[in-house]
Amino acid sequence: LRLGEPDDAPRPIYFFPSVSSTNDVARDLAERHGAPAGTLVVADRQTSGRGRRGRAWHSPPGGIYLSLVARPRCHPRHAAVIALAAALAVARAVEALHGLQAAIKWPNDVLVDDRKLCGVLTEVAGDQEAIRWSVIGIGINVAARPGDAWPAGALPPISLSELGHRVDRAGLIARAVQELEALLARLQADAQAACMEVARAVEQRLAWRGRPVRVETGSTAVEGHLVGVDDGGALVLRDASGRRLDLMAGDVSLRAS
Ligand code: BTX
Repeated sequence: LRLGEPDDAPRPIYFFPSVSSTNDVARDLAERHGAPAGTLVVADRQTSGRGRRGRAWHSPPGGIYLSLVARPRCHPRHAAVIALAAALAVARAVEALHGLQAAIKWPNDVLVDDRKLCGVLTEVAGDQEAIRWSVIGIGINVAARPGDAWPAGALPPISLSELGHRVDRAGLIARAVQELEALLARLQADAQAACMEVARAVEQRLAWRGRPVRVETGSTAVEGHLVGVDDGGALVLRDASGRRLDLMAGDVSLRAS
């Protein structure tokens, strides 16, 4: 796997034909072995790929499963924007290399034709003052359709092969990582400006914008029309009474109208 230009600074890359979860490996490298920012863990398949809230990520052979170690020197309140930046980076990479129209389902998925092509799982360690490390996990469906038995109500998956694309996995990983690291560098240089840029770019691609959605926030659910994303990365809804709601976490689904 070659990433970037030949004269770019070298980075540690760990490749596994099969691994439990690239995020688990990257967390361990970041936490216990002081892995530097830019360390990449890549696998051909995962046996215990993870999504958010304990959900599983189907990780058949031939896919893209990667975790990037980041050590962004920015305030922890910007952690939410890192996940959005990762989804944006993948969206830009598949747009540029495959000419696809990608939508971002807030806060962490990339969709094509309302089907899930990619999921992002970011994990952060630190305290209230600073982020110690962040592991940014990205799964992109490349080869087979991941799994047959899909839970009712879940968004169906889609892979790049199903869409008829031949995929240079190293090239796609390199492009996505390059886009992501450029956004992380911006975040470090001028957090406020970078958050605004990410929010606007995500909003342009926001799945179901202007449509009625339901957002499950764990204990409760709220419904409203999806307005956009604010500069802190929160999802903005307008409810039936016209009230604006800014949501920092949750699972969005489209509500039948
Ligand atoms: P999520 O919690 O938003 O999505 C998980 C849900 O998505 C599952 O409950 C299922 O309905 C659906 N799903 C599972 N697998 C797939 C798939 N391959 N394609 C489409 N839909 C699927 C999303 O979490 C975050 C996923 C991050 C995955 C990366 S892979 C590299 C890294 N290592 C790791 O263990 N996780 C990350």
